[in-house]
Amino acid sequence: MQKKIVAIHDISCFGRCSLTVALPLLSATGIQTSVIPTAVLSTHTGGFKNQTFHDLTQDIEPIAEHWKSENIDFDAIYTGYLCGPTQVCAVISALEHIKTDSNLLITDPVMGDNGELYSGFSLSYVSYMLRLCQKADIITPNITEACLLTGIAFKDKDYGQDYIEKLLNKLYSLTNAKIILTGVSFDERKIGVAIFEEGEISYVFAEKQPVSFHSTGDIFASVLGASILHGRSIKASAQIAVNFVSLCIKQTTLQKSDKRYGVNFEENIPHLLKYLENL
Ligand code: PXL
Repeated sequence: MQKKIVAIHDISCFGRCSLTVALPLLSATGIQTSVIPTAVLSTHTGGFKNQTFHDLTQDIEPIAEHWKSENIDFDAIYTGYLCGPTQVCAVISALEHIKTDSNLLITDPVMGDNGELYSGFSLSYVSYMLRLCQKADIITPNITEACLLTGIAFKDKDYGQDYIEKLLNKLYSLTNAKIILTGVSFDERKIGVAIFEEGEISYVFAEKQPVSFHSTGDIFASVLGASILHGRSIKASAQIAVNFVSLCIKQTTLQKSDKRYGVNFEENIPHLLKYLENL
């Protein structure tokens, strides 16, 4: 049976993030992908200024309510960037109509990077995002977001496994979710994720690229969700997702494009499909 997912994010019209990443990647892997666009922006907020912004908060719950009345259901729900506390509340209300005991909620608590909140967010936003994470089956924070959610101080580089495991344990005690902590790196050659699942902690890594780009988290979470829906374990899916992100960054670096434009995942989709072969 073909799997169905709904991706709930903004549409940043330019800049390869949120729905313009999730929709093509999930669809390319053969998953029927529906969307709830939460806002339309001319660009993302990571480095562009004065973007247009059209808020669609009022549509979020009615869309889900309509689907429920039509008996439309999903195998998974994937939430990403949301435009503030009111929007998180609207998503939580929408979940009342589409979340069931048997479908999977993957929440990427997109709030910041490099120890800082993204522009436009204030600290009060964090408690709302935590409420959404508490409803999720799987959460995919980066280290900055994990620190915001737990109140643990941010460390940029000089950390060890004890620091990562403290973040995972605290996140688990707050959310009860399976956790995939992204952007974990203990040496200059490798970067990857730490996974907390059923009380066990494991790691997967890929080749670290010298440059970091905007919105690689959206590529990671979309590929992770796709692979899980195709029946792979969380760990195997995380490995595919980190390999794919690393490959996309490598190719993009060769093309010397503006970092705000995101990474060239489009031309790498054939490689992703190879990684996902033999399901
Ligand atoms: O991918 C994260 C993201 C999504 N949407 C918007 C953003 C960002 C990150 O900055 O600004 C509008």
